Amino acid sequence: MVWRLLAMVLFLSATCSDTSAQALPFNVKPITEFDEPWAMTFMPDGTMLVTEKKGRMFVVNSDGEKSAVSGLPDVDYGGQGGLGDVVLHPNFSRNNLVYISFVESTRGRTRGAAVGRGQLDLTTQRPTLTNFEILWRQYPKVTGRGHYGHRLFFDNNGFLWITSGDRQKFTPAQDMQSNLGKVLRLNDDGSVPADNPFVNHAASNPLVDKAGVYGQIWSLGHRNPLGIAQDSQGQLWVIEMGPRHGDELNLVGKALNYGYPEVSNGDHYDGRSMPDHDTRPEFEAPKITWIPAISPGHLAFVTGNQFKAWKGDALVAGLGSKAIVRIRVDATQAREIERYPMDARIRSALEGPQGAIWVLEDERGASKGRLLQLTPR
Ligand SMILES: [Ca+2]
Ligand SMILES: [Ca+2]
Repeated sequence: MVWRLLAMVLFLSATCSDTSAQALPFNVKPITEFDEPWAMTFMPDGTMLVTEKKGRMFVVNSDGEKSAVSGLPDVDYGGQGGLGDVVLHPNFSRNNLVYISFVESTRGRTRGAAVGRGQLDLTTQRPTLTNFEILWRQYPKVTGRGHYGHRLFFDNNGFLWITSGDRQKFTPAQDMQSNLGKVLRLNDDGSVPADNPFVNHAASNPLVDKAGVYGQIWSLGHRNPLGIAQDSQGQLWVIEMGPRHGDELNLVGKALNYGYPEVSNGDHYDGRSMPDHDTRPEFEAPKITWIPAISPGHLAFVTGNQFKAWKGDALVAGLGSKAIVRIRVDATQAREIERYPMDARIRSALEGPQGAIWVLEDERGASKGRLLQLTPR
């Protein structure tokens, strides 16, 4: 009886400390709110660009004042798709180039993610994306509205990375005739870098590479990668939604196969099991597997000094887990350090130019997703 009481007290105190805002090591300041926000990025002047899934993008200042950007392409909104990511060209201050990912459809039946770029004109009364051109498309377009992936990232060498989800079709992740379920590496103009791992294969055998996607592929066997970021050593990490549990953090290597859908430490949603990673050592195993799932939506490293104890760590935006998850990388290994309950599905969390952490909540039922600023307590 005493033990049972003691266990209950321990359980209650653990439950309370997990959900208490007092436990958070940062102040949370709501800045403004958006209708299904998906991504944000900072411009050199400290303002940011924020996308909404329904197809709108805004220039937003640190007080939360918004100006809608015109000149965006039409997007196919629904399910997990619509307007997606936004990143700046590494030389944005000279060329004003902004890259976005979004979903396009063929007569509303089959869909795929696309990536395009335009020049952001901030000199007019209303910010406008001009000279917009499409650089890349998912192939093939398929039915359904899930697992687009379509996170964008420019690395330290100026290459454009695109995460491409399996579109809930499983097998394309292992199919070299498709760029679904892959991590892709392109030049800033969308062309294929000469040193991509499968580029010679494509050039030497166009009959095999009928779709022309071999050259784009850096790694394969991914499910729905929604975060990609580079650590202080320049290593590239990708975080992806697993099937029923089994979310993964992967250290991305050239020409490597990450196993989906042959293996996963999670299992199929319909209850069928999927062999675990350790049954097939030829596939790259994740550095972290989350069981239960955290539903990772974004990955970003902390590099500044404002959150000193976090410097060098990665932040994961947790959708289903309604949390921000902090990860520590040690050489080629990684582990979860701490989890911060946020009481809302978190779509994105990244460090701003002044070292504060900026957070986008996902839509919360009838309420909109807020933009939050976190500063150390
Ligand atoms: Ca895997
Ligand atoms: Ca399994």
